[in-house]
Amino acid sequence: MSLQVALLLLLRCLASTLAQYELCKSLVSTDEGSVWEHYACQPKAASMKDYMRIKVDPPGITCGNPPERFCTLENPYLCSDECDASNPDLAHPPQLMQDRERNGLITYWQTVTWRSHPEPLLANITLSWNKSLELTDDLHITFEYGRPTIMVLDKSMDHGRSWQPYQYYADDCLDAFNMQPKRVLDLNPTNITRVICTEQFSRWVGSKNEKNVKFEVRGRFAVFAGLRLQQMDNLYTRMESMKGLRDFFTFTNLRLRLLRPALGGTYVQRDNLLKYFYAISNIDVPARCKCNLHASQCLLVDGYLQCQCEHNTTGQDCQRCKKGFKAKSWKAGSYLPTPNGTPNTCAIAGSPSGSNCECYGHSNRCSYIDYLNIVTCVSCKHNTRGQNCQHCRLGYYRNASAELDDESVCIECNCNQMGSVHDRCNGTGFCQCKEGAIGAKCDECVAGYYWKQGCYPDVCDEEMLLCQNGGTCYQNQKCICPPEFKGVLCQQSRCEAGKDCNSASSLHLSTALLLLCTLLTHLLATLSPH
Ligand SMILES: *[C@@H]1O[C@H](CO)[C@@H](O)[C@H](O)[C@H]1NC(C)=O
Ligand SMILES: *[C@@H]1O[C@H](CO)[C@@H](O)[C@H](O)[C@H]1NC(C)=O
Ligand SMILES: *[C@@H]1O[C@H](CO)[C@@H](O)[C@H](O)[C@H]1NC(C)=O
Ligand SMILES: *[C@@H]1O[C@H](CO)[C@@H](O)[C@H](O)[C@H]1NC(C)=O
Ligand SMILES: *[C@@H]1O[C@H](CO)[C@@H](O)[C@H](O)[C@H]1NC(C)=O
Ligand SMILES: *[C@@H]1O[C@H](CO)[C@@H](O)[C@H](O)[C@H]1NC(C)=O
Ligand SMILES: [Ca+2]
Repeated sequence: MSLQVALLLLLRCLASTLAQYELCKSLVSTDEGSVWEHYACQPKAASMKDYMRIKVDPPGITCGNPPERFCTLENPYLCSDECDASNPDLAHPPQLMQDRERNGLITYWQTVTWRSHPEPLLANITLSWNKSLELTDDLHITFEYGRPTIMVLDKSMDHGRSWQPYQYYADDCLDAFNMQPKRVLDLNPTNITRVICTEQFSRWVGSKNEKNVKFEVRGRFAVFAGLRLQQMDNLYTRMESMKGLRDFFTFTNLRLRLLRPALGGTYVQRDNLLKYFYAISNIDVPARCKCNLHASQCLLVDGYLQCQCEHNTTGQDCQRCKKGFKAKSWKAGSYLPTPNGTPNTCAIAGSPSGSNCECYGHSNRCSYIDYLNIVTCVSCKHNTRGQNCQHCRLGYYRNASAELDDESVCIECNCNQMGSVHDRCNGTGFCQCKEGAIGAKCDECVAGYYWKQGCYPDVCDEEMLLCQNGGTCYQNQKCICPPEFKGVLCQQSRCEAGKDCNSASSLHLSTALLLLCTLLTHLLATLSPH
C-alpha cells in the first residue's frame, strides 16, 4: 500500500469519526498554496435543559406554602408525606425539574393537591431559551406519582409572542380534545408534521411502572432515515426539500399545559383529594442551536446561547451577513449536496464572488449590458432599483436610519390615493397633495375643506357660510334645510312666486288645504243670501 493511499484512508477514517456537518472550514493545499474550503456546518446536539429558564403558572401552584400533606395513588390512605417550602428537605421548587440528580436521589417539582375540586387542577410550565433550537432527539418529561391524564405540549418559535400546539396527550383523545388518537407510527412522509393526539403516554399503568412522557423526534426522523437512523442523508435531503419540515423541529420556547393529573382509576375520589397533584423530576431537551448551517459552535455568552457564526455571517442565529459582506443577499447554508452541503457564504462587497458589481445585498445576480458596456444588478429586491440597487423604487423613499445594504432601506410612501396627486413621495416621505389636502400622506384637509374620499371646499360652516332660515350645517358638507326652504344655504323659499309649491309634503298639503278653504269660504260667501 502506498503512503498516499494510507494517508487517504486515514483521512477518511478521521472524517467518519466526525459527525456530519461538524466542520465549517478546513485548510486545503492546492497548487497555489493553502486555501480555506468552507462547508455547511451545525453545532453538536446538547442537553438544553442546562440552559432553560423555567416558569410555572399560576403563582402559588408549587406546593409547600403553606405546608401541605399528600398521599400517593398506590397508598391512598397512608398520607404521611409532606411538602414544606420552608424546609429544604421537604421543598419541591421548579428548579428540581432541571437539576443533576446525585446518588440516585430523585428530586422533583410538585404542585399543591387537588383541594379545590371540582375546579380543575391546572398548571403551566414554560421553558425558555431565548434562542432558536432544533430538536435532535426525543423530548422526555419524567413524572413522579403518575403521568397526567390530559396534557398539551405547546411551542413558540418567536420567543413566546405566538404559540402553537405541538402535541396533545390524553387517556381518551376523543373525549378530551375531540381528536382521533394517533401514534407517530401512523405518520408517513406526507403528514409527518401533523400535530397529533396520542394516548400512549397518559394511560394509567401504575405510577412506578411508566413515568415518561415523550415527544417523539426519533420516530419522526425514522420515517426518512430508517429505523436506526442510518440514512441521515435522506433526512437532510428532506429537510431542504420539504416545506415546514425543519421548522417543525424548531422552537425558542416550550410549554406544558397540565390539564388533569393522574387519577389511578376511572373516577376522582372526592373524599381523598390529597392524592391528586403533579410532580415532575426531570425534563430532557436534546437539541442543537439553530445557526442556519453557518456555525459549528454555540456558546453561552453573557448568559445566552449564541451561535459562533462563520461564513462571514452574524446574529444570534447567523441570520445576517456581516457588515461589508453583503455583495449577495444572505442565505442559510444547505445540507445539499450531501455529504458536505453548501455553505452559502456571505461575500465581501466588491469581491469577485459578487461579480464586481455591488448590489448592496438586494440582488444575487448581475448582468452585462453589451451596448452600454456596464454591469448591472438584476431584479433588485427589497423595493430597490438602479444599477447597484442603490435607489428606492417609485412609491418608496430612503430610510434615513438604515444602511444602504439594510433590507428595510426603502419605505413605502403610502400616499393617500384620494388626497395625493400620485403615489410617489420626496426623500423624507412627503407626498404631493391635491388642492385642499395636507399632511405627509395627504390624508388630511386644510382649513376650509372637508374630507370625503379627498378634500372638498366647505359648503357651509359656523362663521362665513352660515346655513340660513334655520338650516343646520352637516359636517361642512351640506345644509340640512327646513322643509319649506331649499338651496345650498337654504336661502330659497320653496313657495317663492307661487312656483314649486305643489309637491306632496304635508306642509304643502296644508297650504293646499288653506287654499281650498279660502276657495270654499269664497264659494259659501257667494252662495249665502245677501
Ligand atoms: C396556561 O397557558 C394558557 C395559554 O397561554 C393560558 O390560556 C392558561 O390560562 C394558562 N393556565 C394557567 C393555569 O396559567
Ligand atoms: C436574549 O438574548 C439576547 C442576546 O442574544 C439579549 O440581548 C436579550 O436581552 C435576551 N432577551 C431576553 C428577554 O432575555
Ligand atoms: C397520515 O397518512 C396516512 C396515510 O395516508 C394515514 O393512514 C394516517 O392516518 C395519517 N396520519 C395522520 C395523523 O393523519
Ligand atoms: C470572511 O471575511 C474574511 C475577511 O475578509 C476572509 O478572510 C474570509 O475568508 C471570509 N470567509 C468566508 C467564509 O468567506
Ligand atoms: C429604518 O431602518 C431602521 C434600521 O434598520 C429600522 O429599525 C426601521 O424599522 C426602519 N424604518 C422603517 C419605517 O422601516
Ligand atoms: C419633502 O417635503 C416636505 C414638505 O414639503 C419638506 O418639508 C421636506 O424638506 C422635503 N424633503 C426633501 C428631501 O425634499
Ligand atoms: Ca430532578
